[in-house]
Amino acid sequence: MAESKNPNQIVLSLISHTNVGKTALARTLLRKDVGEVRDSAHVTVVSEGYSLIEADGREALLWDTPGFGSNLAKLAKRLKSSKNPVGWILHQVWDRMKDTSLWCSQEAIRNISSDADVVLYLVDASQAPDTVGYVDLEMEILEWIGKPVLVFLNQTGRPNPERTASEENAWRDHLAKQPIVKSVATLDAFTRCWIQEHEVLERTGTVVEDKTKKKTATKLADAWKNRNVAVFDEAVSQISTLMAQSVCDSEKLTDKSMLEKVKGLIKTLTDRDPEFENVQKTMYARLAARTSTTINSLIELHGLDGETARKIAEHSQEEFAVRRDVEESIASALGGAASGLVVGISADLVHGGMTFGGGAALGAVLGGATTYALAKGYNLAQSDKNSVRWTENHFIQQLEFVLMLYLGVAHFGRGRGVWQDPENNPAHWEVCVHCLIEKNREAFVEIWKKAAPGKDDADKAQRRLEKVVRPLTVELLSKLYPAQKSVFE
Ligand SMILES: Nc1nc2c(ncn2[C@@H]2O[C@H](COP(=O)(O)OP(=O)(O)OP(=O)(O)O)[C@@H](O)[C@H]2O)c(=O)[nH]1
Ligand SMILES: [Mg+2]
Repeated sequence: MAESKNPNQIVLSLISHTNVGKTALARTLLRKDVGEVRDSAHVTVVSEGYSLIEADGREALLWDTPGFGSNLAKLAKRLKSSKNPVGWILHQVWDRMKDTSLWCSQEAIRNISSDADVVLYLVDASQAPDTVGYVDLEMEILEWIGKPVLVFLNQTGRPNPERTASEENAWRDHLAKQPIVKSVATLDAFTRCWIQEHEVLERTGTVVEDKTKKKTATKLADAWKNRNVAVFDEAVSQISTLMAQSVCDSEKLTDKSMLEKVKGLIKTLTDRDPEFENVQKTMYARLAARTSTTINSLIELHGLDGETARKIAEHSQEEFAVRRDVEESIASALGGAASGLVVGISADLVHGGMTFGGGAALGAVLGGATTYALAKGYNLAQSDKNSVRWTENHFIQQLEFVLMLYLGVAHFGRGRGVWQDPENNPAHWEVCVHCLIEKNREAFVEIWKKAAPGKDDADKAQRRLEKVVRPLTVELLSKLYPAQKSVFE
């Protein structure tokens, strides 16, 4: 059957067995809540078309259609030898309430036959291809209609490259016998990354026959990429601003005599230092507020609703007083109650303090060294004679934490609903983010040094940070999605 008439328009129809996730994927791609999403058969009962993207007089339309029902598969079996099975189905009169399955199937078939240039057929990747018998029969119907089919795996769960590759291969093998299927890829309504989305239009450009339509699809794929990359650039800019504020943040200490400082240092062997307790609380409160504001802004920037709950939990104020032997990680600090907000005197300080406290080398703790040693147990570093700032390690860990949250936002599909903070992250994200941070550690330390009080202001630090954070994040997404890295070119 012919492609739609307007050569400047591309018409994509989302098709699948009912309840696989068409409406959820439409919401994710459109960045708005269209239709109804529910875990039940035949939730969508009429086809609806939406403008996916418009650019330079060209437009892509995305149709959300009712799902094929189980009765259709039975019907397809019966119609196999019929001369014009599609015509027969289209001319039947079924009752919408009594024969919902057939009524919905007919509505979807009508949409593909009369409107679609390309069919986006979704499969439920949580089920092995040979366990879902309806797929072969639905493919048979699509074959009768004759429009090119791009298969996308939905319901893949949390990103996992090995599992995704094996699921894609299983579906590719299973569908290899279907000439109408032009490609098999993954685009999960809940967990896709924005970097995968343009493939819908890019692949469409390779399968439509009309030359002008090919160009239309390719140009619209470019427009889609540009729009997503503009969002990416804005996200990088906001992350850099947040980190610049952190690297420039400092707190004044009260003037104390050297004797008081040394006494304070020795006292920390048994007690917490009240002044550093307060300074740290204030710095954490500011860090938590800034981080939440930025994450909320990233959530909105990515077309999502909701807010992060990731901030320093209120009861954590007390926990600062708990003595621990290890320096806390920023992830647990900002992670809230689950991981505990516990900051203690580092083993380092305890050992150093004991040596110094023994009196053997009291001179070594004079001057700035006392403030440094006192501050160290609190992830704070002396910034000038009488003020402290985050240590370079803590600052770098903050960035690691924020990049992990960024990945969460970049993968969260609107079809999943209101934003929820990730409970845990895919292990390969953690490894990738950590490696890239380590690779760029020197550059971050340099930025940290240059942002000491009296040197770079937050604007200057922001510009320096953006120059490192952007290529780092480009490399991060390119490593996670090697096939899509050309988005940044
Ligand atoms: N885990 C997971 N669940 C999904 C995904 N996409 C959709 N769902 C869930 O699957 C159920 C059906 O989603 P819908 O988008 O309503 O499915 P549909 O294909 O439009 O269904 P009909 O319109 O009834 O044919 C809902 O409970 C969704 O929350 C996904 O990518 N991952
Ligand atoms: Mg639906």
